[in-house]
Formats: sequence, C-alpha cells, structure tokens
Amino acid sequence: AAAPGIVKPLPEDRFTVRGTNAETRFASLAGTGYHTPNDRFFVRNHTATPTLSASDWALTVHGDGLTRDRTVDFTLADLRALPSVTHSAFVECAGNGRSFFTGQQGQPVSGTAWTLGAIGVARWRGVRLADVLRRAGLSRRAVDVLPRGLDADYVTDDGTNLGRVRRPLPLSKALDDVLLAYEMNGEPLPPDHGHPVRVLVPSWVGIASVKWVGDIEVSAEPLYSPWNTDFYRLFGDAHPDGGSAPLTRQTIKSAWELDGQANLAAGVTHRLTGRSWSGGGGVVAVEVSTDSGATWRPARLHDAPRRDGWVRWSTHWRPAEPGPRTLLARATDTTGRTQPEATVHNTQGYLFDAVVRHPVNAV
Ligand code: MTE
Ligand code: MO
Repeated sequence: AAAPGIVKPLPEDRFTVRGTNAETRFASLAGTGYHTPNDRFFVRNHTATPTLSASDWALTVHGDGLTRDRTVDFTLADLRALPSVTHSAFVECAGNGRSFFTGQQGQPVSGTAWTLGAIGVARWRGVRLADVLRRAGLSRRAVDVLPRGLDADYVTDDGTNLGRVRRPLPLSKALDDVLLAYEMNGEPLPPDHGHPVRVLVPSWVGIASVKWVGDIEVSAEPLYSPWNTDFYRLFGDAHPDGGSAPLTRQTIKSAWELDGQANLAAGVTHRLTGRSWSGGGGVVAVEVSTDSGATWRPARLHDAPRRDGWVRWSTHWRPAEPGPRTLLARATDTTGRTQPEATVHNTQGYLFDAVVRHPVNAV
C-alpha cells in the first residue's frame, strides 16, 4: 500500500493515506509504548521522499551570519564525532486536526484534511544545532537560520514553483533546543523522516523540522520563504492586518485511541485509552465525557507531564444501551490552558485546539 512519494509500507490498519501524506491511525497506538513506532509515524511530504546516501551526504553551512562569510561542510561522520544528545519530542503538523474546522464548526479551510493523527513522538538522537553553528563560526551579526531540504522543488496546484522546502528559524530558537537528528527511536533516520539528517525543532509546528537537510544559511538579515510568509501564519477575519506572525509553538489536543464510529458492546465495561499533548508545556490533567459533554470526570494519567511530549491516559466506560454516542476528551497544560469548545477560524486551518467530538456506536 505504498503511496507515491512514501517509502515505508503503509498498511491500512496503521495509516490513512492522502496523496504523499500518511496519517497515523490513533487506534493503532493502543497498547504501544510511549514513543510512536517508526512503522506507524505519520508522514507529511510536500513532494516525494528522496533516497539519499548517508556516505555521500554533507551539510553546507554558509551565509553572512558566519564570521568572514564562510562556507563550512559537515559530513555525517563529522556530526557523529560531536557530542550527541537524545531528546523525546513530538513532530506535529500545524494543520493537524484541520478537518474539524469544517466537520465541527462548518468553516471552510484549505490543506490536507487531517483528523488527529498528524503527530508522533519519537526519541531523536543527534547533535545540537548550536554546536554546529558555533563550529561553523557564528558571527555576532547573525539573526536568522534557514535550513533547506534536499527533496524536489515544491510546485503548488496552480503551477507555481516555490523551490525547495525551507523555513527560517530565529537565532534564539536555533541556539536553544534544536537538534540535527540522525536517529529516530534508536534507528538511523528512516527515508520518510529525513534520512540521513533532519532538523528537529521541539514544540514548534512540524514545518520547522526540515527533513533531508542539505544546507543551512545563517544570515545577518531576516530571511523569508513561502513557509513563513504565505503559509504557516494565521489568515482570516480574526487577523485582518495581513496575518499573524509566523507560527511557532504547537497548541493543545487530545485523541482517543479508537477509530471513529468504533463499535463497543453495550452492557460491557470497556477500558478506553488516549493521549493528550501541548506545545505550551506538559499536560497536567485530562477530563473525559461519554455523554456528549453533559458530565465530565478525570481520566487516569499514565505519564508525568512532559514538555515536548504527550501523556497517555485511560478511563472505564460501560455503555448501558445500544445506540450512537459521543466521546470527548479535554486536556489542561502546565500553563493552565484548557482545550476550548471551538477554535477561532483561520483560512488555512492551522492550530485546531477545540475538544473533538468522537463518535462511537454502542452495539
Ligand atoms: N522537510 C522537507 N524537506 N520537506 C517536507 O515536505 N514537510 C514538513 C516537515 N519537514 C517537509 C519537511 C512538514 S509540513 C511536517 S508536518 C513534518 O516535516 C513531518 O515530519 P514527518 O514526515 O517525519 O512526520
Ligand atoms: Mo506540516
């Protein structure tokens, strides 16, 4: 079931495939561990997965934000010789949950109609971007850092060539917690997730985590690309002055590890599970409702709040009578923020954070 542009097998029990994108089915995470196994981690490709040779690969760091405007190359062996760090973090598409703008709020949006499965949490191993930039010779004038992928040029539906996927990071974030990752869950980075090296920007929207990185421009002037000007900002009635600032942190969400319209036997107690996460900090509480929101009760949390990660939770439920039901889950994070009833609309459907109505059937 491989889709054009995706290398790993995409069995239907794990993925919903949309063109060159594959969404993780949350039901397939039930009973798996904290980290999303590589074979069920979602894939978001603007074009197609390139097949790159790790031994031929090199990263070029260049630009007028380096001392004496240098150009410095790093092979994979060079990166592996630097001190390594391992960090558990999610990658989540800015448009995760987008389909609910239309499905729950009746609002039009453009882009891939994800449900909630455009997220995964992995253990990433690599080197700190800060170490690489300092070794390349960071100048005090540097302000922006622009990683660019080695995948093909992205041509939009109307035929405009936007060039290779690239998006600037402010220097402050680049020097904070960003990795150049070469391992995912203890394996070399798989082709679909950026082999041999990707950028990993903890807690930020997925587009920041550029895969198959080939060069990084360090600039003394602010940099722009379609991925921080035309996309990945909030546009629409709530943002009349040309859109919001470029998106950075992800928002807060919860998902049940159940397919939509799952059948659950009436008169039987079920143990139901799910996961909640927030780019604003760890999740500290999750409440669930099995009666369309009339009553709520706390779910049992199985993980401590984890910045950049998610928490697993469970609840027990015994549907009394057969019939359609709606399950709800709502998370609160360390900043005290709780998922709202609705998300303020933006035309490209980013950062959906409202409580999702999950339909099931008691049978
Ligand atoms: N990097 C490159 N080079 N090309 C891409 O198409 N897609 C971005 C980002 N990095 C993309 C990329 C988007 S929109 C997301 S959500 C994440 O990669 C998805 O990462 P994953 O496919 O490993 O889940
Ligand atoms: Mo994305």
